[in-house]
Amino acid sequence: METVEITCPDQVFLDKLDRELKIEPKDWMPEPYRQTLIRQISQHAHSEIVGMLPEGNWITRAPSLKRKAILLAKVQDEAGHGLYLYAAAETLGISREKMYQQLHNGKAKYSSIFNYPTLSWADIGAIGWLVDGAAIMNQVPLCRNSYGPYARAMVRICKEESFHQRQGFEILLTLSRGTPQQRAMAQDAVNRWWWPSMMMFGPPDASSPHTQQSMRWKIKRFTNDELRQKFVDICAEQATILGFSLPDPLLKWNATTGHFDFGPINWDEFNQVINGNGPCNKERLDARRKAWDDGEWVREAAEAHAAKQKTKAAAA
Ligand code: FAQ
Repeated sequence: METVEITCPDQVFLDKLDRELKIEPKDWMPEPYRQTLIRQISQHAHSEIVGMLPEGNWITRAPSLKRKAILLAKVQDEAGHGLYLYAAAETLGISREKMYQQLHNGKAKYSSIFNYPTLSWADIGAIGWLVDGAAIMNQVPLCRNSYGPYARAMVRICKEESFHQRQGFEILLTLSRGTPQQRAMAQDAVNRWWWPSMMMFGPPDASSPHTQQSMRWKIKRFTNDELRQKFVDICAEQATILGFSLPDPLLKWNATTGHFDFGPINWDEFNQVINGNGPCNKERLDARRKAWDDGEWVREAAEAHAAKQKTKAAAA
């Protein structure tokens, strides 16, 4: 009698992970893998669109037409990133409406960094240099994550993010060569954005509930602390080129480890911010909810148009 070899779906899944093959939407996947991806990708998408708010605040006040056009393009890019990411999450079986609902009712998180205010033009430079810099550090490895639609979306996002980072660096470089007041304004922005940028990488590995499993599933390729250290090492060097100091008296090159040592991070502040009590949490969520309500007529019009097209097509 002919023997048929039966391979369990989870064995196929693990085998694909081992061989660095991508998991695609129609492939079998363990339910917790699907849920982890939905959580991470949707929170990432929310971060992109909430991240438009602090910068959008400066489009009309950017110091020249050129700066306005650049900032406008950057903020539009963030909307595009949100779109690719929501689309990637939808392939896992969750609807766009459900994801928005989770953002609006506070069930889904978005990056802690976007709960801080943008107080001066130099903040746009600091966001580009530090926030986009941290985002790239975290997101380049995501181009190699095991879920195909997420990995592919990340390739384009990272290309655009590296432009954003340079844009911020260039704003700060210009200010660093400006008047004493401009230099002071830029240093103040760097001081305020440094520690929140360090928090973007998430809790320390020892208190990160998801890292170990996500590393096994090859969703994450580095731990939170590994990426944070890479970020510190790069920024410490770049700050010297810019001529700004980083607000950490314990930041110091360590020849033994080959890395910069840095001071303690205020995890109480991080926990407050991710639990809804940061300086701008309420303002950000109110703005997103208002955008949803204001957009109702657009959704209705799009649906009416689609229904009309369908009727026309059926009649043809
Ligand atoms: N903020 O166990 P872990 C950008 C939550 S996009 C808020 O370490 P995980 C572009 C975490 O969700 C920035 N919550 O979790 C831009 C979890 O809570 P949950 C966003 C945070 O997922 C630039 C809990 O803490 N980037 O900047 C944060 O393995 C300029 C336990 O944490 C991404 O989303 C945080 N910082 O690792 C746009 C990248 N950290 O869900 C506009 C993709 C942690 O159990 C302007 N995401 N939490 O309730 C990731 O790489 C990961 O999800 C981490 C967290 C690394 C963020």
